Amino acid sequence: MKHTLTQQFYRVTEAAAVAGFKWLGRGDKNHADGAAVAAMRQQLNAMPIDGTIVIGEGEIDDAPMLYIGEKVGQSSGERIDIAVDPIEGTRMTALGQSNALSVMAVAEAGTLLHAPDMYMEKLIVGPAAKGTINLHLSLEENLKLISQALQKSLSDLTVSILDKPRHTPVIAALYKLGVRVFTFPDGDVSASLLTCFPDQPIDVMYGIGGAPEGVISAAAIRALGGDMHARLLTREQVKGTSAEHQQASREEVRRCQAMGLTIGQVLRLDDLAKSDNVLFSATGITDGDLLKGVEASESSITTHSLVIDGQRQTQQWIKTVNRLAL
Ligand code: VTB
Ligand code: MG
Ligand code: MG
Repeated sequence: MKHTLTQQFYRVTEAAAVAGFKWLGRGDKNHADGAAVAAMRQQLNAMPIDGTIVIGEGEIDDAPMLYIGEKVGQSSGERIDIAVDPIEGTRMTALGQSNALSVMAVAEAGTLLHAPDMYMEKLIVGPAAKGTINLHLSLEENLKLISQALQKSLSDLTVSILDKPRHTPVIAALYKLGVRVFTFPDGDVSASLLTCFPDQPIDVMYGIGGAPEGVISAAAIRALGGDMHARLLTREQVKGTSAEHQQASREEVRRCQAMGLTIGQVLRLDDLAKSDNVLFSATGITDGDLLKGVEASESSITTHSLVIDGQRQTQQWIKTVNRLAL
């Protein structure tokens, strides 16, 4: 991707974060999401790209979306795949909680996993444990292999996991194994990336979250030299067999078949993000472990973004102060 182009992408998550921030603490996640989606779409459509949304957010919680397959940009420029989550943490935004982000990943056409918006089991580690993970093995076996690679005892290993009822038995098993467990209410993109920053205490991210969040994380993990394995799961497998979940699962199975995907099959980093030519952009909405949130004063709006470029092997931490016309 052209450098001039990559330098424009953070503007997209910046605009979405500011739009979502306007709904901070209003208890209304759909309006927050809608505002961020509209801002993201507007920014993308102004760019000299021929972009396709390969995976987006929306259907899991019926949120407004940049839909899967949607074409964005001026269709004149480079052909690219885009994975988006205009607000990664609509609940956190609506409730004024920490760690809400606007996130996006971009790559050459045909290199990001094209999948429905459904659930995904994820196992992620940083560069020092690359090559050790294997979702065909049990979590316990994986953690032992990871601790060996990191030359740590299991009691010194820190695993982060979404604090959801579906993970209650896993969390109990992790305590029993003796690893340290960090739970977080929402936002597994941020938790996934933290495994790749040496100054952060998290060694492993495990758990079931969203597939769009998984693909976006995979792009960043690839660029940062970490590793990831994943599996697509149906709503029924994750949330139980109510009539509504069964219905949703049938639709997921149908859509996976149409996209040539097998539910439950182990996907490796290469299957999720095929090329090193990937770009990840995130802007904080609320203060979090990765980035500070939007700061608004009477005369300015300040944003904090992280752009990770896999091809150039760079991380840019960008603070933008937008002065408001008074
Ligand atoms: C997952 C996770 C996200 O929402 O999508 C989760 O990947 C939804 O899980 O980071 P539930 O449907 O069980 O609530 C997030 O935490 C935030 O979008
Ligand atoms: Mg979202
Ligand atoms: Mg999300």
